[in-house]
Amino acid sequence: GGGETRVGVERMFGLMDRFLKSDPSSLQKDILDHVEYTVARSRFSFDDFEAYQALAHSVRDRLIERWHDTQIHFKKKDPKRIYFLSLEFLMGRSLSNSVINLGIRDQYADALKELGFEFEVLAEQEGDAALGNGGVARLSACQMDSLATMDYPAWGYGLRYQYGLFRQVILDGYQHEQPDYWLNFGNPWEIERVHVTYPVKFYGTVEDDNFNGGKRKVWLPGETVEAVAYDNPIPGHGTRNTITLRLWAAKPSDQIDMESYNTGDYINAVVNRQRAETISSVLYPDDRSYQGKELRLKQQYFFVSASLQDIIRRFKDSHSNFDDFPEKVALQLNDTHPSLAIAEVMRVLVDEEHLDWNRAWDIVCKIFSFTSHTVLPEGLEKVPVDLLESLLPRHLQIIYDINFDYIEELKKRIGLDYDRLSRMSIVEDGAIKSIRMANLAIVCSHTVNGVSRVHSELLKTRVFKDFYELWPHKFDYKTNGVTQRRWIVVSNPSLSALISKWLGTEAWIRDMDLLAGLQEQAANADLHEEWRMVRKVNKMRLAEYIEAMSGIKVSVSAMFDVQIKRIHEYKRQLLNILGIIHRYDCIKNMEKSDRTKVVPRVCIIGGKAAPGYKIAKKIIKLCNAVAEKINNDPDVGDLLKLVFIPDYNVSVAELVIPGADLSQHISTAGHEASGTGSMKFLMNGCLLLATEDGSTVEIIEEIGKDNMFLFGAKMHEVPALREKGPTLKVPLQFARVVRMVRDGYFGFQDYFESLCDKVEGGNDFYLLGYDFQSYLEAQAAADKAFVDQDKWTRMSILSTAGSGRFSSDRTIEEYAEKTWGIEPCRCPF
Ligand code: CGF
Repeated sequence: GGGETRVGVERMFGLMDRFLKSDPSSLQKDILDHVEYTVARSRFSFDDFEAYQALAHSVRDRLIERWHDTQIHFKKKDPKRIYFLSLEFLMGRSLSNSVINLGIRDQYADALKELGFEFEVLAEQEGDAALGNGGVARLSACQMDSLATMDYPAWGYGLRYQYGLFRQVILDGYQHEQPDYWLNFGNPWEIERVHVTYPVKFYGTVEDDNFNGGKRKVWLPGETVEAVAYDNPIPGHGTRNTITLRLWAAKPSDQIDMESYNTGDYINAVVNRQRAETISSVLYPDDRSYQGKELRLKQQYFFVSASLQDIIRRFKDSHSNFDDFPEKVALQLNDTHPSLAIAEVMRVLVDEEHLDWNRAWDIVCKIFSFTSHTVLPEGLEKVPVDLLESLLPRHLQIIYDINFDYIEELKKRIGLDYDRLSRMSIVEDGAIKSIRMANLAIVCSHTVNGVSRVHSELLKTRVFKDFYELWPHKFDYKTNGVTQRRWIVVSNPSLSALISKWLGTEAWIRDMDLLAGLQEQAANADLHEEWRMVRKVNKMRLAEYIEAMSGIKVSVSAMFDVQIKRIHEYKRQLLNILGIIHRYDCIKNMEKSDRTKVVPRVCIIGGKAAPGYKIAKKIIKLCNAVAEKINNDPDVGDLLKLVFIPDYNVSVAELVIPGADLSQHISTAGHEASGTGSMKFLMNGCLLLATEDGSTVEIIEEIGKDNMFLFGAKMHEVPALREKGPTLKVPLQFARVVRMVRDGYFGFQDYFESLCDKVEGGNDFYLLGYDFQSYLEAQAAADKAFVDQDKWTRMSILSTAGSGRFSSDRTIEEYAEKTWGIEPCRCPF
């Protein structure tokens, strides 16, 4: 670039002593310097939050060093890169994760101690970055950690929402939503790249390119918005590699609106320009549907367009034509949300880079891979043609052209089966003519991945059956995984130390298969004792949190039984609550002398409901109403407690998961594509009570049925059971607990009526009634096992030992080798 001074790379790498030092006194000096010069407080007087800020900036400096070196190294080696496009990343906090991955947590803790601060206390000052809803978004975050750790040349691309996922506040037991303006006090984990900006265009008209004819067109946009890059360095563990998560923020474009300038309408001109910023202002809080919303489509195109300009610019820096593009670039579509990238690549290559249409199409077919996270066909994203035509007229034309060629080809393959042709078309000719984003993604991607084996079977036999029959080779699956760095090392340091001690190595932090080594110690009495001690301390930490948050005192000798995840009918929190009512009812009706046999339980439920999802909100209210009754019943005491943990997020999960004895993953079989929460609990030695759904099927293969509590209808039985409707036999206990809710035993009789209607009278779509009996039996089996603490501890150790396969390192390695065709590119030193 003009005016820049470039230091020779070789020489620079020679200057190794330029690196910031990480001994305690250097760290102290850095922290104090940041207190004074970054936070602008006196180094003799600053509070915990200011200390956190200074600490974060000192860590950030170290991240930036490694990150620069990584980028220089990638540039020099020019490997094939993976670009991971996702509209959501649920990163949570960064401080602990960063220092652990950098390998300098203890040094920081020592340095802070001498300054009079506790590392843990400062870490609590950080807010969560909640730029996503649930499973898909946290999965993206876990995968970024694995990509960095395994030295892959990867970039994540997404949107920098100003408002993350809403904060959940519970008032009188009802959920209320509060905006999460998470950038209020600045964000030390991002770097604003004022010089990395791209114009993103919307609206306008399309004209023929008179000089070039053919399929090349000229788009005359009606509005331009500027995309500004914010880079979030993602450090790997045990490597210098630090990769980039680049999030785009929308800013008004620099272009002057001559019209308002001339009319003197200055204020309105400014206000209109300001509107540009709304594109990246807020995350859609519904993980079920957002069909047909213009802002949502704008968000999708905005991040796709900016990312592709960036990717193509980087490619062109070292390549003079597009011949090598598929050898250097892999684009991953995380769900259908970034599917417009397909049309955008075609547009750029044909209209702007002047490639022949067929050549551009050839490139497109080689670079995209798509992962579906959906089970239900009705959950698939559709964009009304009218909307697309007004917002992105050129992209609509391109999609039509792709569809035309594809349908012609299809006719040659399958003949004139019009039903099938219409099902497989990218364009849906319904009451509202729409573009089917999943069909677009499947047609143009070389690989379509599911997120667990059974999910992939569902995709092949139901959701995308027509496509599977046509292109069986495209379909594959990569069972989800989660990162052990966040979910064991950061969130459960004492278990982490225990595992390392018993395995005699810390290598499992980068190679989870080593955890299997714990199997042979599963009966060792010394390990049992240490294991139980670690678990107890984690339960005490959770009990303190519960008391501080809700005033409810819980006993750590009770079984902590947890269900934390988004509230959904299919996830069946209602089944859990009805089971708790049954337990309460049993205790109440039991002879006093029999109560000594009851295994004390603390039932913990947490999760957000989409703001417009009425039934989910009623489930939250029911949980709180039942909790109110039980927790205030002196007759029950410590035998049963129910706690609803408000504002469930990544940080809360980090606290709750290590303290759980039992966790519930009880979706109606065939509804959870994978489920990733279960993997986090499993790693932490928590036993699972589960249906045979999603990835649970694979967990069973790893740890065996005997080490968990399974129940419920199997996937293949569900359709026939539904057919039976009102004739389906339901146990008496089920009718009884629903009646208690209906009769107002927990108050709010009218409010809960529609909730009860959802599970009775032939409406029980998610089969709560049918599964109730086997659910209670599984719960009873859990009670029985808990009484035998040796047995329980052995099961717990075997759960952790069998969790190796569910590391996102394994998932990412499979993607790298089988789908993306990329190789590690490790930064030296
Ligand atoms: O994606 C999910 C989750 N709700 O975010 N789906 N979506 N969309 C699935 O329902 C989960 O089963 C899955 O684990 C997750 C990530 O693939």
